[in-house]
Amino acid sequence: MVAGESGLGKSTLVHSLFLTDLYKDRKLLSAEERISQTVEILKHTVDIEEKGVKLKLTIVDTPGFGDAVNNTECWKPITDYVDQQFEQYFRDESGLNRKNIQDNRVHCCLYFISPFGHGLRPVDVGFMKALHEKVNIVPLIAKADCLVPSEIRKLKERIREEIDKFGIHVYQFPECDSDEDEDFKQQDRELKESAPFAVIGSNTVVEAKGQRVRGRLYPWGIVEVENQAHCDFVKLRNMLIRTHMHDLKDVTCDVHYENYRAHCIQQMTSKLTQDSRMESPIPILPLPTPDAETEKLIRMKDEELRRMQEMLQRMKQQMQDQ
Ligand SMILES: Nc1nc2c(ncn2[C@@H]2O[C@H](COP(=O)(O)OP(=O)(O)OP(=O)(O)O)[C@@H](O)[C@H]2O)c(=O)[nH]1
Ligand SMILES: [Mg+2]
Repeated sequence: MVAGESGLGKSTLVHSLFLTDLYKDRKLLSAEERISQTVEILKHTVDIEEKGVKLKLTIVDTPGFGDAVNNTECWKPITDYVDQQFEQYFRDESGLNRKNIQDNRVHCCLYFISPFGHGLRPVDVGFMKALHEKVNIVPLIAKADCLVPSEIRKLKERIREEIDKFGIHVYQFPECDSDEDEDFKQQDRELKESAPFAVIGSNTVVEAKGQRVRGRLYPWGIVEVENQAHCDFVKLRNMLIRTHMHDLKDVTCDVHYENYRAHCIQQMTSKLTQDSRMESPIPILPLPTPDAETEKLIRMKDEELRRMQEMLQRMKQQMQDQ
């Protein structure tokens, strides 16, 4: 998922990242590919191939915020979206067809920070705090071509300090295994030192030193999206689809989703306790005789209910023990 203030280049970056033109169905205004303002949450599925491995990736492009005078809770549609995906997964997991669940949970949120400020704005702090317990946040410095290298270094340092100061939990890259080779360890160190990644996006292909590359053309030269000396785009792409995809999924599953699930179960337990305290008489109605198929379904549902109740009891016991 990409999120952040309006106009920071979110749609352009996802387009550049996955090289497919997500917007090819739209009517473009001119020969040059143009991306218009995103006004609603848009979900795209792309098939990518990395070293022979086929991946189906879902990209969620969100409308930028921060234009309004009052930006309180402007991240609400995004937090709601993340919660809805958890809710759907929770429902599917407790249902009958548990084997074929489609996992639409958000495994990573690329959060765009303006290159024009002197660090985080209140809206950035608000957004990240509203989401940091729900999703892996990877902060990015947008439109890095607007800054010179020393400004980028300073802004990165400032953002790192502020993330600490405000108690924001961004995605933590896992420790590198000690038995990895030296090259890998060096790459891992560089990756960690580069955070928050400074990125540049572009929809246009330009000619640089006789080669056609994705870049931005300026009167004084060309900035190349995939040139590591110009920005951290390649590091971000490798991190997302090569080195850290599994960890992002694991953390989502083991930490963020578990938090959500524990919260749901706690709510269900307290509701059950409340209901059992209410001693209202249950009216007995004559029931129609179910057919064999319905009876089978009822038995399966009963079994499911019994399992859930057992699980609730166990969780309740664990909570009491704690
Ligand atoms: N200089 C510079 N301009 C960029 C970059 N990425 C995108 N832009 C330009 O910024 C403008 C806005 O880009 P979008 O990708 O639509 O931005 P967005 O964040 O999706 O905007 P919303 O949908 O309104 O939230 C476009 O004119 C892009 O060409 C970048 O890395 N550097
Ligand atoms: Mg957009």
